[in-house]
Amino acid sequence: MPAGIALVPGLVHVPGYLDGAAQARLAAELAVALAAAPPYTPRMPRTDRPFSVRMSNCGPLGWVSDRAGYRYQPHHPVTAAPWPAIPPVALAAWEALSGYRAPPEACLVNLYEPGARMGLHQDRDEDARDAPVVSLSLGATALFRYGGPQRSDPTRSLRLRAGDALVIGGPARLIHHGVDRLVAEVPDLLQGAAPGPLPDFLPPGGRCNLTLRRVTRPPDA
Ligand SMILES: O=C(O)CCC(=O)C(=O)O
Repeated sequence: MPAGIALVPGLVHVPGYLDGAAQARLAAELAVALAAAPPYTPRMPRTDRPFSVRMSNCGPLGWVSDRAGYRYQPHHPVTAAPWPAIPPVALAAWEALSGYRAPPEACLVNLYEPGARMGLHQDRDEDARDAPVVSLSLGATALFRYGGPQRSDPTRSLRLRAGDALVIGGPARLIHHGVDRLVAEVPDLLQGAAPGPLPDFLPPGGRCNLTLRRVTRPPDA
Protein backbone atom coordinates (compact mmCIF):
# COMPACT_ATOMS: atom_id res chain seq x y z
CA MET A 1 0.00 0.00 0.00
CA PRO A 2 1.34 3.52 -0.73
CA ALA A 3 2.56 5.33 2.38
CA GLY A 4 -0.32 6.53 4.47
CA ILE A 5 -1.03 7.79 7.94
CA ALA A 6 -2.70 5.31 10.30
CA LEU A 7 -5.13 7.50 12.23
CA VAL A 8 -6.22 4.55 14.36
CA PRO A 9 -5.50 0.87 13.65
CA GLY A 10 -7.18 0.04 10.33
CA LEU A 11 -8.00 3.64 9.33
CA VAL A 12 -5.36 4.87 6.88
CA HIS A 13 -5.31 8.32 5.29
CA VAL A 14 -3.31 8.67 2.06
CA PRO A 15 -3.17 12.42 1.35
CA GLY A 16 -2.83 13.32 -2.33
CA TYR A 17 -3.12 9.69 -3.46
CA LEU A 18 -4.47 10.84 -6.84
CA ASP A 19 -2.39 13.60 -8.42
CA GLY A 20 -4.05 16.30 -10.52
CA ALA A 21 -3.90 14.27 -13.74
CA ALA A 22 -5.42 11.19 -12.08
CA GLN A 23 -8.16 13.34 -10.53
CA ALA A 24 -8.96 14.71 -13.99
CA ARG A 25 -9.06 11.18 -15.46
CA LEU A 26 -11.35 9.98 -12.68
CA ALA A 27 -13.61 13.02 -13.14
CA ALA A 28 -13.88 12.31 -16.88
CA GLU A 29 -14.67 8.63 -16.25
CA LEU A 30 -17.27 9.59 -13.65
CA ALA A 31 -18.92 12.10 -15.99
CA VAL A 32 -19.58 9.22 -18.41
CA ALA A 33 -20.87 6.96 -15.62
CA LEU A 34 -23.15 9.64 -14.18
CA ALA A 35 -24.65 10.34 -17.61
CA ALA A 36 -25.78 6.67 -17.57
CA ALA A 37 -26.72 6.65 -13.86
CA PRO A 38 -27.92 10.16 -12.99
CA PRO A 39 -27.47 11.34 -9.39
CA TYR A 40 -30.71 11.24 -7.41
CA THR A 41 -31.77 12.20 -3.89
CA PRO A 42 -32.05 9.18 -1.57
CA ARG A 43 -34.48 9.24 1.34
CA MET A 44 -34.17 8.08 4.93
CA PRO A 45 -35.75 4.80 5.98
CA ARG A 46 -39.08 5.22 7.80
CA THR A 47 -39.05 9.05 7.99
CA ASP A 48 -38.72 9.41 4.19
CA ARG A 49 -36.69 12.58 4.75
CA PRO A 50 -34.37 13.46 1.84
CA PHE A 51 -30.60 13.18 2.22
CA SER A 52 -28.72 16.44 1.64
CA VAL A 53 -26.23 14.44 -0.44
CA ARG A 54 -27.15 13.24 -3.93
CA MET A 55 -26.01 9.75 -4.86
CA SER A 56 -25.38 7.35 -7.67
CA ASN A 57 -23.41 4.10 -7.98
CA CYS A 58 -21.16 2.17 -10.31
CA GLY A 59 -20.51 -1.56 -10.32
CA PRO A 60 -22.66 -4.71 -10.27
CA LEU A 61 -24.33 -3.51 -7.05
CA GLY A 62 -25.28 -0.09 -5.74
CA TRP A 63 -26.15 1.11 -2.23
CA VAL A 64 -29.59 2.70 -2.01
CA SER A 65 -31.78 4.07 0.76
CA ASP A 66 -35.51 4.71 0.75
CA ARG A 67 -38.52 4.35 3.02
CA ALA A 68 -38.06 0.55 2.94
CA GLY A 69 -34.49 0.69 4.27
CA TYR A 70 -30.86 0.49 3.24
CA ARG A 71 -29.77 -2.17 0.75
CA TYR A 72 -27.63 -3.05 -2.25
CA GLN A 73 -29.37 -3.62 -5.56
CA PRO A 74 -28.20 -4.15 -9.15
CA HIS A 75 -30.23 -1.34 -10.68
CA HIS A 76 -30.77 2.42 -10.40
CA PRO A 77 -33.84 3.17 -8.25
CA VAL A 78 -35.19 5.83 -10.63
CA THR A 79 -34.24 4.64 -14.13
CA ALA A 80 -34.20 0.88 -13.27
CA ALA A 81 -31.12 0.54 -15.50
CA PRO A 82 -28.12 -1.55 -14.33
CA TRP A 83 -25.39 0.56 -12.76
CA PRO A 84 -22.47 1.44 -15.08
CA ALA A 85 -19.02 -0.10 -14.64
CA ILE A 86 -16.69 1.10 -11.89
CA PRO A 87 -14.31 3.76 -13.31
CA PRO A 88 -10.85 2.30 -14.06
CA VAL A 89 -9.05 4.90 -11.90
CA ALA A 90 -11.20 3.86 -8.92
CA LEU A 91 -10.62 0.15 -9.61
CA ALA A 92 -6.87 0.75 -9.70
CA ALA A 93 -7.11 2.51 -6.32
CA TRP A 94 -8.90 -0.54 -4.87
CA GLU A 95 -6.17 -2.81 -6.20
CA ALA A 96 -3.42 -0.63 -4.78
CA LEU A 97 -4.99 0.14 -1.41
CA SER A 98 -7.46 -2.55 -0.32
CA GLY A 99 -5.15 -5.54 0.03
CA TYR A 100 -8.28 -7.61 -0.68
CA ARG A 101 -8.39 -10.77 -2.78
CA ALA A 102 -11.52 -9.92 -4.77
CA PRO A 103 -12.70 -6.87 -6.70
CA PRO A 104 -15.15 -4.32 -5.32
CA GLU A 105 -18.81 -4.79 -6.26
CA ALA A 106 -20.11 -1.33 -5.47
CA CYS A 107 -18.78 2.18 -5.89
CA LEU A 108 -21.10 4.61 -4.13
CA VAL A 109 -20.83 8.13 -5.53
CA ASN A 110 -21.75 10.88 -3.06
CA LEU A 111 -22.21 14.42 -4.39
CA TYR A 112 -22.09 17.26 -1.89
CA GLU A 113 -23.22 20.80 -2.61
CA PRO A 114 -21.99 23.44 -0.18
CA GLY A 115 -24.22 22.94 2.87
CA ALA A 116 -24.62 19.18 2.40
CA ARG A 117 -23.50 16.82 5.14
CA MET A 118 -23.62 13.16 6.09
CA GLY A 119 -24.50 12.11 9.62
CA LEU A 120 -22.38 9.70 11.66
CA HIS A 121 -23.05 6.14 10.54
CA GLN A 122 -21.42 2.74 10.10
CA ASP A 123 -21.05 0.95 6.76
CA ARG A 124 -22.57 -2.37 7.74
CA ASP A 125 -24.80 -3.46 4.87
CA GLU A 126 -22.02 -5.59 3.38
CA ASP A 127 -21.54 -9.31 4.09
CA ALA A 128 -17.81 -9.10 3.26
CA ARG A 129 -16.78 -7.02 6.25
CA ASP A 130 -13.30 -8.48 6.11
CA ALA A 131 -12.85 -6.18 3.08
CA PRO A 132 -12.09 -2.53 3.72
CA VAL A 133 -14.04 0.41 2.33
CA VAL A 134 -11.78 2.53 0.12
CA SER A 135 -12.73 6.21 -0.24
CA LEU A 136 -11.55 8.73 -2.86
CA SER A 137 -12.34 12.43 -2.83
CA LEU A 138 -12.62 15.05 -5.58
CA GLY A 139 -13.46 18.74 -5.44
CA ALA A 140 -13.93 20.75 -2.25
CA THR A 141 -12.41 19.77 1.09
CA ALA A 142 -14.62 17.96 3.61
CA LEU A 143 -14.46 18.00 7.36
CA PHE A 144 -14.69 14.23 7.88
CA ARG A 145 -15.55 12.96 11.37
CA TYR A 146 -14.68 9.53 12.71
CA GLY A 147 -15.17 7.81 16.03
CA GLY A 148 -15.26 4.20 17.11
CA PRO A 149 -17.50 1.17 16.82
CA GLN A 150 -19.87 2.55 19.47
CA ARG A 151 -21.89 5.61 18.60
CA SER A 152 -20.95 7.12 21.96
CA ASP A 153 -17.18 6.72 21.34
CA PRO A 154 -15.22 10.01 21.19
CA THR A 155 -14.75 11.45 17.70
CA ARG A 156 -12.02 13.35 15.87
CA SER A 157 -12.09 15.24 12.61
CA LEU A 158 -9.89 15.17 9.54
CA ARG A 159 -9.80 17.29 6.40
CA LEU A 160 -10.30 15.15 3.30
CA ARG A 161 -9.02 17.02 0.26
CA ALA A 162 -9.23 16.43 -3.49
CA GLY A 163 -7.11 13.41 -4.38
CA ASP A 164 -7.03 11.97 -0.87
CA ALA A 165 -7.73 8.30 -0.25
CA LEU A 166 -8.96 6.84 3.01
CA VAL A 167 -8.98 3.13 3.79
CA ILE A 168 -11.45 2.01 6.45
CA GLY A 169 -10.64 -1.58 7.30
CA GLY A 170 -9.48 -4.11 9.84
CA PRO A 171 -10.32 -3.05 13.39
CA ALA A 172 -11.67 0.27 12.02
CA ARG A 173 -14.08 -1.33 9.53
CA LEU A 174 -17.15 -0.58 11.65
CA ILE A 175 -16.22 2.82 13.04
CA HIS A 176 -18.81 5.56 12.95
CA HIS A 177 -17.98 8.24 10.41
CA GLY A 178 -19.58 11.06 8.49
CA VAL A 179 -19.06 14.50 6.98
CA ASP A 180 -19.78 17.57 9.14
CA ARG A 181 -19.53 20.05 6.29
CA LEU A 182 -17.50 21.20 3.32
CA VAL A 183 -14.68 23.65 4.01
CA ALA A 184 -13.77 26.46 1.62
CA GLU A 185 -9.98 26.33 1.18
CA VAL A 186 -7.44 27.86 -1.14
CA PRO A 187 -6.64 25.04 -3.62
CA ASP A 188 -3.63 23.12 -2.41
CA LEU A 189 -0.88 23.71 -4.96
CA LEU A 190 1.01 20.68 -3.65
CA GLN A 191 -1.52 18.39 -5.27
CA GLY A 192 0.53 18.41 -8.45
CA ALA A 193 -1.66 20.28 -10.89
CA ALA A 194 -3.38 23.61 -11.17
CA PRO A 195 -7.09 23.16 -10.48
CA GLY A 196 -8.88 22.66 -13.76
CA PRO A 197 -12.49 23.42 -14.62
CA LEU A 198 -14.95 21.61 -12.40
CA PRO A 199 -16.59 18.61 -14.04
CA ASP A 200 -20.24 19.23 -14.95
CA PHE A 201 -21.52 16.95 -12.20
CA LEU A 202 -19.98 19.13 -9.45
CA PRO A 203 -21.67 22.40 -8.55
CA PRO A 204 -19.35 25.33 -7.69
CA GLY A 205 -17.77 24.62 -4.31
CA GLY A 206 -19.05 21.03 -4.49
CA ARG A 207 -17.40 17.76 -3.58
CA CYS A 208 -17.58 14.21 -4.86
CA ASN A 209 -16.68 11.17 -2.76
CA LEU A 210 -16.47 7.60 -4.01
CA THR A 211 -16.52 4.63 -1.68
CA LEU A 212 -15.55 1.25 -3.08
CA ARG A 213 -17.05 -1.73 -1.28
CA ARG A 214 -16.98 -5.49 -1.53
CA VAL A 215 -20.54 -6.57 -0.71
CA THR A 216 -20.71 -10.38 -1.00
CA ARG A 217 -18.19 -12.81 0.43
CA PRO A 218 -15.94 -13.99 -2.38
CA PRO A 219 -15.79 -17.74 -3.03
CA ASP A 220 -12.78 -19.17 -1.21
CA ALA A 221 -9.69 -19.51 -3.37
O1 LIG B 1 -18.05 11.60 1.81
C1 LIG B 1 -17.31 11.00 2.57
O2 LIG B 1 -16.11 11.26 2.70
C2 LIG B 1 -17.89 9.92 3.45
C3 LIG B 1 -18.80 9.00 2.69
C4 LIG B 1 -19.37 7.94 3.57
O3 LIG B 1 -19.27 7.98 4.77
C5 LIG B 1 -20.08 6.80 2.99
O4 LIG B 1 -20.29 6.76 1.76
O5 LIG B 1 -20.43 5.88 3.76
